[in-house]
Amino acid sequence: MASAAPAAKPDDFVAQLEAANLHPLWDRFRTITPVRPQAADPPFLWRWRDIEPFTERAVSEVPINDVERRALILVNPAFGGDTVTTSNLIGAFTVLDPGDRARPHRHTFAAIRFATRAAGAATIVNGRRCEMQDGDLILTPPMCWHGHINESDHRIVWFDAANIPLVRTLDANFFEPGDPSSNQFWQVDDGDEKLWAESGLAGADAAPAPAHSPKYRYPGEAARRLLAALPAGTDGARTLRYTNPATGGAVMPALDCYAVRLPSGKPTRPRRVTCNMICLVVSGSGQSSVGEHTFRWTQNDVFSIPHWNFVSHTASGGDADLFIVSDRSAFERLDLFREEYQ
Ligand code: GTQ
Ligand code: FE2
Repeated sequence: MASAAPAAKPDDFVAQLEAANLHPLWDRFRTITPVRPQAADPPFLWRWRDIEPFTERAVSEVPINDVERRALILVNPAFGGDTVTTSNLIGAFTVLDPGDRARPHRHTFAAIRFATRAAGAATIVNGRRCEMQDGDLILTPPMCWHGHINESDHRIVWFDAANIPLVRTLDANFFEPGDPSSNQFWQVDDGDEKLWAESGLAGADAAPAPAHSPKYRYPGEAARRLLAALPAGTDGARTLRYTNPATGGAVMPALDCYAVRLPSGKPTRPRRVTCNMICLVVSGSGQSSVGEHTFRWTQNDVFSIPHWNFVSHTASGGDADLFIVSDRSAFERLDLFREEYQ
């Protein structure tokens, strides 16, 4: 809030403090210490049927060699034109035609891709080739080199998320382009990804855990198997967290991923958390109420769950699977994670 002190009263103590670059906490605490979080953005839904034509146009109008990434970022207009999906996070869809290569680079923001229609593409992460089958999650942790290639005979689309807005707020972004003509970058096999591909098994002399998961590729097939095996919660939903196999914690310190299987017709228990989420509908249809809003969704739609909004999901006409990317692990590290059930 702007100063309430009228400039016309030079003897006013508050005005004199302000002139001396001092603010009285008693006058400001309501502004600087709100009693609860209030997200700047209402929840928002981006429908795949509205996005898809633009992915097609992007391929024909934007040559891959002219751009860093051919990604369409989902923007909530509540951020006044800023490139933000919800606080701390962006979600996007990237499209690659056969033969397209998205050149190598690295950066301090953390990113993930979730393969929606990406079978036949590969992401190379720090010298490891990660194939992309439907439902695979691929991590590109901070400062890991990565590039993408479509070696299939069809157009490929995947969902990306990254914590670019968080890193901008902290002004901690570094970005390094790689060598676009390096063949060595692309001519690699799965490399050390093999060391982490067997769940529950690890080399006895595996190096101490780095900040992020040493495993970069989480196959969709394994996630679907576990979702089917997990016991349902009291509301019928089954939730898995993608974890760092060396720690059992989140995959990255500031990006945290989940998959949820919703039973048909049974709403999940309304819950709110202090962190932010972007939900991708992997399969099925249904609806979610987020705060005051209700969205009907179907496959490949994306919606935001800004912090401290009660959310409840309901699948209809069969089970539905959601993929959720959040900043929860960052909140946990700052001891700011809280949750409430209604
Ligand atoms: O593919 O490396 O959607 O760096 C945003 C930032 C994709 C990528 C995005 C990125 C990438
Ligand atoms: Fe990147």
